[in-house]
Amino acid sequence: TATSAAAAPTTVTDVMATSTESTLTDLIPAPVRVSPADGADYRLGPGTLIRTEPHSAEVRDVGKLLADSLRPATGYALPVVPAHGRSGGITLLLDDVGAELGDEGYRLEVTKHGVTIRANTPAGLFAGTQTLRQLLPAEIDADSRRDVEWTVPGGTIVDYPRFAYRGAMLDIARHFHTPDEIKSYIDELARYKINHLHLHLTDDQGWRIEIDSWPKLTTVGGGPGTGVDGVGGGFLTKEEYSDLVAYAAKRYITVVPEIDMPGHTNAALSTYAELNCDGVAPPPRTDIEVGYSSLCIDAELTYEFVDDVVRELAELTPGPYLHIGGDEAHSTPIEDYRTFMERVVPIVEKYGKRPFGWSELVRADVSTDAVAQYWHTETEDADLVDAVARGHKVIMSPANRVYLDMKYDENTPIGLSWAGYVEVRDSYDWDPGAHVTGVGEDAVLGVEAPLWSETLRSLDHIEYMAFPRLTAAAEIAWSPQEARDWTSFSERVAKQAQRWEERGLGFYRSPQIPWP
Ligand code: TNX
Repeated sequence: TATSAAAAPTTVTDVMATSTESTLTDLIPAPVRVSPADGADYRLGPGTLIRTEPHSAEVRDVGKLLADSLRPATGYALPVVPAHGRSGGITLLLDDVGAELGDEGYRLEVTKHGVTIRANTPAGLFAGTQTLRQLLPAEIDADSRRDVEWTVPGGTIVDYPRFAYRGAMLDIARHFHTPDEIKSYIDELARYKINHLHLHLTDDQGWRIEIDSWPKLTTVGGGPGTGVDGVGGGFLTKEEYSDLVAYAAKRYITVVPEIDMPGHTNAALSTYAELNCDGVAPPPRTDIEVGYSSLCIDAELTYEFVDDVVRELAELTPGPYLHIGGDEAHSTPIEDYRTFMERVVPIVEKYGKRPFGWSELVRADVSTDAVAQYWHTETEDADLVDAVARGHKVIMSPANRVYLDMKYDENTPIGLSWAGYVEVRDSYDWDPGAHVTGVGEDAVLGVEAPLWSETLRSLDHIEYMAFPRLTAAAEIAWSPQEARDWTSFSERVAKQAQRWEERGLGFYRSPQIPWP
């Protein structure tokens, strides 16, 4: 399996023996400003309290998640109590920390007496708690009690994100990944301050979200035998989807659901014959070809279908976005593609969602509220530059940089390589605000790292492809460009390895990283 390919030369016991304390700068993503203070380290103890903003259930929940994450390794009780008067311990407070810190920034201060995190919002406090976890010794990520000194380095961190949208995509259509696997990925995203999870729910090989008005989409289109090589069956019930959305929301992650249209629709077309222009259902497909399927552009039933699917999905989705795909519609003539998108974008808006599409979407004359997700490998794109001039915003996901399903090199046992090999440094050394000529920082809403699942069958596979590259994408999306440096990043990734081992996460031991 990929895990054994990624197996580390050190054992967990070696790691314990070499346990090192963290410094204030051992963080991914790199924070905006760090001021270490000598002699101001704080040590957690059995009596440490987590004090949270009085009268805020939301902040108390952030405190509880923090306590849950620190209890197994410390063995401490870490009760969560209202922060009345007395100080000391770990304190989470809503405070006016200034406009610069925005909706997700935080200020974290460590003195001998305790750790205080202040933010304008609960989301900012949550981000601060993720920083605190990384400031503790790596053993904090162990799932059972460890006998180490739980020291937090003294000083102050002031931190806030460069981009509002920091995303990761998981393809659960080519191979279904279970709710538990998705939650496990969500846990990792949260640690690195990624705040959007895009779920690619449908494709040629499978339909993975229950839609009441078209029930066979999942029972047939997502059933046993679907997925690449016929081994990726499964789907999310509405209840499971809602549970994932809530689980993500607790971690300040917004789910962005995608129904890919008008191409990438063979699972729907092979399930419902009436959706095809000739009324004949094509056979189900389990290969990895792209660009052969298309919804029937001239049939009114197509738009009734889309309306039903978008309505039901929008009802289940509290987040602002709904992604309608639009990529690689090679068997849909361009005029038809435009007709389709010009009808479907308003449907998404009718149900109160902001449309999101792969960047081909902007070839149609659609609402400029629609967000274009740029996945191409070129750094020149006239259509995109025009779209930005019209007012569209862009998410940067260049395949040769942040497609986590690309092989790292010729020896990578899983993955694809159509965009080339993508080593960790390729994922790191680019600037989303200057990547495509004529598409400046202001037009960029953020960065997303997609993980396609043609070759991925398990959580081990997901982890092996995502780590370390996902952490590069996270840093690009959060940290100011001036704070970014490959050498520093590679050293900080090396230090994450011990944490990844503690939590049993399989990762790729890139030769570019100075592993311990
Ligand atoms: C291209 S990029 C696709 C997907 C594939 C992926 C594999 C894009 C929007 N579409 O259908 O899964 O490449 O890397």
